[in-house]
Amino acid sequence: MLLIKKTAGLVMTTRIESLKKPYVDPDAQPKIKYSDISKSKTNRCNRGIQRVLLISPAATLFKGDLPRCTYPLGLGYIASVLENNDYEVAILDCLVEGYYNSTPIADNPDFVTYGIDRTEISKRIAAFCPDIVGVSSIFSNQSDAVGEVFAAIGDAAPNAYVVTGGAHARYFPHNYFEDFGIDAVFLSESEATFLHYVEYLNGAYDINDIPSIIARLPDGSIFENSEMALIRSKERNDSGFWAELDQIPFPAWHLYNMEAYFDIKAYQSPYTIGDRVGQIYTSRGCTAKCTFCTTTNFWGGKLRRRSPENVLEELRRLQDGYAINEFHIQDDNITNDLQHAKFLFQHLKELKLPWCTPQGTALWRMDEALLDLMVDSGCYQVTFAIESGCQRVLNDLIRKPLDLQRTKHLIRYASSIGLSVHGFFIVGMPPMFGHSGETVDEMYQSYRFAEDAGFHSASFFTATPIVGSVLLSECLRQDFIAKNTPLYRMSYKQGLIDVPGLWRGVEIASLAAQFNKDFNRENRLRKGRKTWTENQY
Ligand code: B12
Ligand code: SF4
Repeated sequence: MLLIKKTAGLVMTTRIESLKKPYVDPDAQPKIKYSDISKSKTNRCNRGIQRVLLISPAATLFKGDLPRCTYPLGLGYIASVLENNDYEVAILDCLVEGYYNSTPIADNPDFVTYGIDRTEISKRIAAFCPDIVGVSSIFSNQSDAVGEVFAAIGDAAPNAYVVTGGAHARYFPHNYFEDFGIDAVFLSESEATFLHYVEYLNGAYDINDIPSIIARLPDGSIFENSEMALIRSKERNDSGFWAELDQIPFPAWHLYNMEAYFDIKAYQSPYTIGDRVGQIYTSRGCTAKCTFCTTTNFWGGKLRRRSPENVLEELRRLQDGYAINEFHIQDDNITNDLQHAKFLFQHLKELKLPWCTPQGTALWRMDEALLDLMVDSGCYQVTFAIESGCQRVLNDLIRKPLDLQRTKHLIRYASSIGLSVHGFFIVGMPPMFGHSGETVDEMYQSYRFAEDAGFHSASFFTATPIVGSVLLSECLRQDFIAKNTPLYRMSYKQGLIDVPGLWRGVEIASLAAQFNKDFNRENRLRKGRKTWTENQY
């Protein structure tokens, strides 16, 4: 029996000790249901639920981390679908609205929250008067802030429906019902399912037909459908390009405070050269299965693409409507499909805009010709997610299909054709699947690899068992993570994994900090718009 206490405003009780059984097994292949974004069957006259507010909560980060501030794409897509169906929608990003307000967390001064507080959030909610509020739960370390938003909804719109979705919510959805008593949790991609849910509330859709949702029914019982909903109508467009995602409309940029993001200029990449940077997601998913990553599972292990024409059209609208002078590709793995990436980059040439890839790219799917095309199309910086300079660690513990020898050659080639090259590394992988854990010597191999390959800058992250990762399940299985670790305060700088007889997490965290400092000192290329310190990589 679940305790329903609507919007109590408490923090999540979720700690490692209560998570032996995550809702979704990160290693499992989810059952997928492909669908279209169907049209609304209701209209303004016969709707009880018409005003939708979508909220991205404030950000809680490890002290000293720069709060990167980019518009929440997921909410923009959901908003667009709803607006296309004549719903009234607003988006509130609590981070951008209060970017310069920082509040240390009372019981844990290692973490700081950035953004507007509960009182201000309540005011904004009251001003919009929503019938339903959707709150993003993408980042685990936003869980406190999500609680604040729920509390604010309780203050300002106690009769509104309250729902959530995103990468954190997917893995521990029941916490939201137990701790906050909300109405629904969306378990994956939500452009189609959110519309269907609102239609259900308006009496025009059957809840049994909505996949990927856990919802509270009018009688208080909980309805669950864990089947994964993915949008895909046709596979290719008329030009023959992959186009599985083309039916998703462009994000509702007019609902973001675009000028505020441009003013703050805390984009993800330290290299950013433009002052008005657009964000774009051209594909969803990745076909690799790296053990620390949740992406594969979140998008059902499938790669779905947008056609090059569709991507180009979105960027043109950003250029014409918002005068962007740079864009960042946020895909999980933009080069996952080599041929498609080539077509895409050929199209991007037309824009004559600089761009870069702050997220990691798949080097195992790259070749020299692709790198040439990237440069030709305006790419000035690329991030290679190498993870380890030790082939054994890559094969046995990280499970990334990378051949380090070939990788080195491509990194040097990229640098030789003028690209700034940033590397992502992870140190401190514990024993997994019967293989021994990463040794300190192997961590130094990563550092030497970064130097030898000629990276201009690099980020060394401490292995962190984020929710939904195989790494977390392995740490839980082998008791490598303290039982009282709160899942909502995880940073790549803490060192949460302890391996008895091998090393302690805090030692690894301080080694990673040293690597970041040493590697990114002085001579590295930093032409960005913002001043970055060595520990902000
Ligand atoms: C771009 C990005 C960022 C951007 C900001 C994104 C933003 N403002 O939304 C920046 C650079 C700021 C960022 C920072 C961080 N990131 Co990041 N980021 C991403 C990335 C690559 C893409 C996000 C995106 O735009 N996706 C595309 C859209 C379409 O998908 P979506 O946002 O998930 O939204 C869909 C669904 O989730 C759902 N949904 C989302 N919100 C809602 C709300 C409601 C009401 C409903 C119904 C549904 C719903 O519907 C949407 C449409 O289908 C993801 C990886 C990924 N594949 O998503 C990681 C990811 C979200 N980031 C991650 C992490 C760990 C971080 C950092 C902690 C890293 C760090 N050490 O600094 C910080 C935390 C920042 C913070 N605020 O707390 C993890 C989160 C894992 C976790 N459980 O915490 C992810 C999943 C990557 C990973 N490692 O697996 N990130
Ligand atoms: S290649 Fe990148 S996106 Fe794909 S599973 Fe590995 S870390 Fe995740």
